[in-house]
Amino acid sequence: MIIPKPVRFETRPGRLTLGPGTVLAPDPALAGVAAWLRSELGPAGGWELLPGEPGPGAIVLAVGAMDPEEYTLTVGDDGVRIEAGGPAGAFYGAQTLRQLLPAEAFRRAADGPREWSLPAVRIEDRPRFAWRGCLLDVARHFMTKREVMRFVDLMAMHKLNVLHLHLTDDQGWRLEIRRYPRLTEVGAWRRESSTGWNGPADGRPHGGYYTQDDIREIVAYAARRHVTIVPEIDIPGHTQAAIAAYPELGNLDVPLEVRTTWGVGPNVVNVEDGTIAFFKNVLDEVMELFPSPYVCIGGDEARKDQWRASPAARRRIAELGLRDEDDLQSWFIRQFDDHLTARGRRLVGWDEILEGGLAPGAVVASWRDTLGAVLGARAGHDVITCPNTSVYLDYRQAPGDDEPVPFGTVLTLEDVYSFDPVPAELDGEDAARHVLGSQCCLWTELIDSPRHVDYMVFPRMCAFAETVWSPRARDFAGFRDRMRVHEDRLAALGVEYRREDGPLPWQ
Ligand code: TNX
Repeated sequence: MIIPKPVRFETRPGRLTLGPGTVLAPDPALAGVAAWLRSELGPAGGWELLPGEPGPGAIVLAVGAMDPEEYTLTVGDDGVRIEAGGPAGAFYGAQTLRQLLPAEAFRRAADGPREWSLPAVRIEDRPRFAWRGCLLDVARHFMTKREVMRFVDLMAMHKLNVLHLHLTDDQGWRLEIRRYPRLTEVGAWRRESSTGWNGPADGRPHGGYYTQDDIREIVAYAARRHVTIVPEIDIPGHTQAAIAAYPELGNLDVPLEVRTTWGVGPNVVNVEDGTIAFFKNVLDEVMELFPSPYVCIGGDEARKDQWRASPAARRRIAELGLRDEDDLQSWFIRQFDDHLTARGRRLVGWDEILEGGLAPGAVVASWRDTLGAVLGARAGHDVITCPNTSVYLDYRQAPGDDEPVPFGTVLTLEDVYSFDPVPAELDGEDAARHVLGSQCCLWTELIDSPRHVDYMVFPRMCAFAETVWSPRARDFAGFRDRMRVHEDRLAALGVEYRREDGPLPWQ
């Protein structure tokens, strides 16, 4: 009853009891995993896992000759043994162990010591893909650092390992940049927000941002859970908040405010030297804060009208001998690709970055269906698939009018479950090896509270986790049976997932 489903799962005769007195004996290289397991199981059980040597009834964490993310988990009446290629694998083994326990093992406290009986099993497991991600848009609606860390916990529980943090957009800039304080002084706040996609304004100010210390904390918290945070600074479009803070970045003479409406906006940054230098400086601070090998610079939905009307942009096109504004965007993106590559990082961008040519090391995140992934992989780029048709968690979950966020086309649990990270067009092609994996995406224009986040993300993220972790064979009926058990775990954690029979009255 494990989600995501392990590669091999075999029950054996016998049971084991964990409770007060259970010893945890980790290999020194796995001390971090042991600390995490202690901090999760101890409070839920009402006891402490004791330090000690491997022996009868103990939980042993050992390092073995296998891939870093791979593990085996054996439970017998003599104890638990998790053997892994490295800390990440041991962490996933520990996550699986937690799912072998009753759902109350997911609570934060117990009113007295509990004993948990678990079945004897042997599990062999490893992920199908290296990039098992989720995008969280904290720009449209801010999420506090505590909410982000809770989100990381929920991702890690499902063996996801990349949190793509969408930190900047027209409607808000959420990251403190020391060199440019107005990005958050001005750019982190908006006057009001549209209700619905095109609805009337709500008249309520909204905002918030992470200080650099907050980010260090979030990054370290995620790292302990084997989650890499990939930051996104979206340019040249989706930049109205930055332009509101520093008007010299824009193309217009009129001042702009932080945007209060949704949809693709007209404003993009200009292509002047000062603007390129500005964003290189921003990326330098970003690289200081985020150790991720990948940095996302967006590149999506940049309207070119302002460049078409701008003498400076036209001059740039002539000077560089470019054909048009698409080529100009490509040149613009390359400036940052060079900057990141020279510092040992890899640029990630949405599939629009393919238009007009792209530096070889850049990674394409394919969101407009999977065409970008197919073209990108065939051109030799690593790609991530995240088609809006399959994994956009902001899309409604059922056709009914009672869905609390009636946005997008219907994307049911089964739709997400049926998604395959490798586009069918690449099946059997060598280029398929360029698919690093996938990420589901939670855009938050219409999702303004943690309760709504839970509702949109769960249980669809559970289905998504199987598509990136588990072997390709799909069995929705089996997943649904496992999901019934898993729902109790989510409930014990206080996750307000969507029930199969529809939204609750408050939602
Ligand atoms: C498209 S996906 C966007 C986002 C929106 C989303 C709404 C992408 C690269 N751009 O800016 O939030 O659709 O579903």
